[in-house]
Amino acid sequence: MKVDVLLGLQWGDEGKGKIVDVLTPQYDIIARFQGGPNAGHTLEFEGIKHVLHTIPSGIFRNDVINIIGNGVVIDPVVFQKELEKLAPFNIDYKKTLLVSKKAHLILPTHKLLDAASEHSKGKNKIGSTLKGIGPTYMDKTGRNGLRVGDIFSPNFKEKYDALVEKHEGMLKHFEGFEYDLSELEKPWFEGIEILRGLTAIDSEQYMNTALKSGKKILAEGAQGTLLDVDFGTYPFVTSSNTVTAGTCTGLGVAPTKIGNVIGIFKAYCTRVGSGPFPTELDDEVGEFIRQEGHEFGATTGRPRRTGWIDLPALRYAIMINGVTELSMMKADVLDKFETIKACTHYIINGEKMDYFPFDINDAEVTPVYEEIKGWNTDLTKLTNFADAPQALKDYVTYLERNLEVPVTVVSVGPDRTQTLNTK
Ligand code: 2SA
Ligand code: MG
Repeated sequence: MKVDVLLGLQWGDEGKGKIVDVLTPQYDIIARFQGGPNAGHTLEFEGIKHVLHTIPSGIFRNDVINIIGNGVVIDPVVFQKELEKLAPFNIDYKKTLLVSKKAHLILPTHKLLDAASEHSKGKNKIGSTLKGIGPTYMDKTGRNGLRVGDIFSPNFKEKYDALVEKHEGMLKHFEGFEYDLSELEKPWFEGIEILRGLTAIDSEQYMNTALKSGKKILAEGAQGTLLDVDFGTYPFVTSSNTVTAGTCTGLGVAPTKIGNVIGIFKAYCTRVGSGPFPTELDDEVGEFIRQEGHEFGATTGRPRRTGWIDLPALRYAIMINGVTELSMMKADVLDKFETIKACTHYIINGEKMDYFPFDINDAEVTPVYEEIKGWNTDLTKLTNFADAPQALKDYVTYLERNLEVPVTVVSVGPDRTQTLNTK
């Protein structure tokens, strides 16, 4: 068996949580491989909207195992709150949720360092979610981090104190940055107690044994390809590898064990936080898309920047991830347009470019658009792609021709049921 991967091809918020939820009945295990409480995965069914941050999106089905892999960073406070929110839904998470002992912990001081660092950057801030993601991954690669497995050790508190002391030393360098650590520590240690009550495992071992015995596994990405620490719009990125390769390092799955790669993208484009966004619409059309698409951060509530679909960026993401099939999300958000636009290439410093170059952050980037006939029809009641308006079918065909990968799913609303198979 192989591990299928599902991930975002843009700047996050593509609708990954929804498609994982729809696909979950086909899988035995859903596993997160990177990111942490910066993620906000929204699922909607039976009239209820659920937002998950750390927990994989398969959690609502009691016959599916959910794994938080070694590549994920966990904030015990956020994690405890997430578990509490599941309480009314009869979820047997003590059985169905497994946590890697090698996953790193976000300390209260990591959050403080994130805030202090962003504050000190002024105009150049990354637009971090302030969840402590960057400082936690820094401690991971700097070989100072605390991991889930450490919470079972008798000298956990000593290790914690030593790292906090180091962080407090660092915080001194940020002038005028005040904080009250004791207030943050209490809920943190309560969260640690909750974590101790869950099943912590060597998830790479578990995953590979499961694969050998024929179990079907789906790896669930967080954020998006253009936020990848290596291949995104650095430095305006998150601190993990959000791409397919991240599945290998974040779960312990060999590259030869990767199966289908499902790339998720929106029929348009959004970004939250700072950094380049070539097709951004800073006008009433952008505002219209924001309102129609409810484009506000699922974790922070921040308004998301909006723009037209960016084909060079999508082609780049498809290449880096080895995408084998595509899901187009939120087609219904474009229901009221007579014409829509797709960026086919950029003009950068006077030259035609059809990919995302190194200097995209500094260069003057002019997107060149092709106009496409809109469907100008309410799609939200559609139950069958065969009944879709011809203009939507033509848009899908146009994307398939330009992206050279089949679009197998079109989503026409937030609910599980508003998901159309095109083939
Ligand atoms: P961080 O917090 O260090 O990972 O932030 C670094 C950049 O990564 C962006 N980022 C995100 N972009 C889109 N969606 C994310 N998740 C939440 C959501 C975000 C929210 O689902 O809406 O609620 O605001 C996410 N997480 C990180 C971030 O904006 C920075 O640009
Ligand atoms: Mg999100």
